Amino acid sequence: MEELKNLIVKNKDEILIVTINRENALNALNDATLTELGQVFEKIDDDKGVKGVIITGAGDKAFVAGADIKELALVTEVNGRSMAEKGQELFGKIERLSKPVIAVVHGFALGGGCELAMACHIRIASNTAKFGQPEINLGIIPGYGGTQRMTRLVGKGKAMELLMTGDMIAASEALDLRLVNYVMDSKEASMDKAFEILNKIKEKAPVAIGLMIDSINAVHTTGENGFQTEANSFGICCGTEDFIEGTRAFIEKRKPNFIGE
Ligand code: CO8
Repeated sequence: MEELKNLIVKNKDEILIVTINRENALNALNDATLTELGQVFEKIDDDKGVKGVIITGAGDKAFVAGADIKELALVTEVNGRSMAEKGQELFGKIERLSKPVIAVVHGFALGGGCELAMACHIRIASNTAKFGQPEINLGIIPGYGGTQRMTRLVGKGKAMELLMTGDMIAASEALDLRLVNYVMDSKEASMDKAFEILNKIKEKAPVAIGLMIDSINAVHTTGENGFQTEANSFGICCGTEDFIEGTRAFIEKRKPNFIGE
């Protein structure tokens, strides 16, 4: 594996802790970070020294504030769909891992960050966590599976509201909506809770755990083409004037002026 520049990966008692480490950009997922995550996750299924995984973000302010908007601003209709598919493939790999994956979330989990948390098997939030899919404010839709996984987790009506308004919700509301399994008092307490759950699962039969994950995921297999629809639509959004305006406005720290083209 190449040297990791955007992740810190540590094995503690057979639990792999993967920390996204771009604190200055609120741990936003740039292309290099996605590639590194892909390299790490590719090896976990066959690694007998890993019984479970925790994904978290560095610093106090964010889990992950989304795709890196400075890179995203350069995406066009030509590569928008394939960029979305790259993330979808990685997040699908995480969701299909044969070992339990827990997202430990504090601060902002927005856009691609919320999508990453939703691809994990279990989510534990600290009370500072804020979830949302603000892509609509940039003139696009989610591209890493958010339209599919948010709908599965919170139901269609609430997903429609959250994704069309782009509103952020606090950890307590995320718990009410079953977007997260637990809300804890601090990041440390969330980490402890994740270890408590993973240490319990660690004692179970590994083959059965892998098949359990497969079987629970199978509930949704008929909806797989929803991901294709999302990637296609994401690509179309990337060809609009409003997408250029939305990302430019974020970078210039002003409100976007959308024109519907
Ligand atoms: N990308 C790049 N940089 C970011 C991002 C991001 N998503 N979020 C924050 N940053 C940077 C800021 O630009 C700032 O950098 P600098 O100090 O150099 O100006 C630094 O992090 C700190 O951020 P703020 O100063 O904005 O901190 P605030 O506390 O004022 O605000 C917020 C925090 C509310 C989280 C704010 O930063 C924000 O709104 N961030 C963007 C959130 C967002 O829109 N996320 C969705 C992105 S789109 C997406 O995820 C699509 C996924 C699918 C992609 C498919 C294919 C490419």
